[in-house]
Amino acid sequence: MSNGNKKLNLFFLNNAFLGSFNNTQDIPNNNLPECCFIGRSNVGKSSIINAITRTKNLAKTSKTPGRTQSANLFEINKKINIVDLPGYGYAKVSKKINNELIELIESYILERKNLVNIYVLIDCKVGLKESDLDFFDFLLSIEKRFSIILTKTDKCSFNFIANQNKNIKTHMENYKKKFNQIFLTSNKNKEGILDVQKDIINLAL
Ligand SMILES: Nc1nc2c(ncn2[C@@H]2O[C@H](COP(=O)(O)OP(=O)(O)O)[C@@H](O)[C@H]2O)c(=O)[nH]1
Ligand SMILES: [Mg+2]
Repeated sequence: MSNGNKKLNLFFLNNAFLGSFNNTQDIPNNNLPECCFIGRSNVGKSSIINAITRTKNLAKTSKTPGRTQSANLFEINKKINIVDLPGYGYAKVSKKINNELIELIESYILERKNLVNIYVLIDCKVGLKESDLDFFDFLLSIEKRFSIILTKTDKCSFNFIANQNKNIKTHMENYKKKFNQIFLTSNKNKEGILDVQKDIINLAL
């Protein structure tokens, strides 16, 4: 397991949880550049925030999908914010809750002025689903930049990861205008976390 870059780890270790919000207008604005983590339920959003910040329980993780139903705001080193958004595309929550979550996600992305990058997480084993493509379409329609983080690569073989990466890149031809890059990561063995840390820190420069 790689311990990453000491300087970067120290930067991210200086973090604070600023709160949990159900409505976009309630999220406080400290005027720092902000990035958010979004994706299907259980894809590893909260886990990667803990891996990036090297802080075990900063974001609450769960084995049960559909748990995070609010936007959680974290401040890093008084320089950057990270937001953990609820998962989309989880069939088992009620229609009412699902609509509320979609409303929160969409209003957050549309209205949050300091939002500078969106990380869309995709489970490497599962690959792209309809709900992911719908979300990319939404981002393209409102001209928001995003990157993809392929998660849980520890569960896949080298060849499977390479094929999945290639397949997603092909799909991304349709989103060229707003798509940045793909990160291959595992929270379990810390693969690729350093690259994501570097990308986030660049947002603050
Ligand atoms: N094998 C493996 N499991 C992971 C990884 N990241 C997260 N998980 C597991 O996936 C489940 C969901 O993680 P969580 O971060 O709560 O997902 P979220 O719903 O997207 O926030 C938990 O049981 C985690 O332990 C990873 O990199 N590798
Ligand atoms: Mg979560």
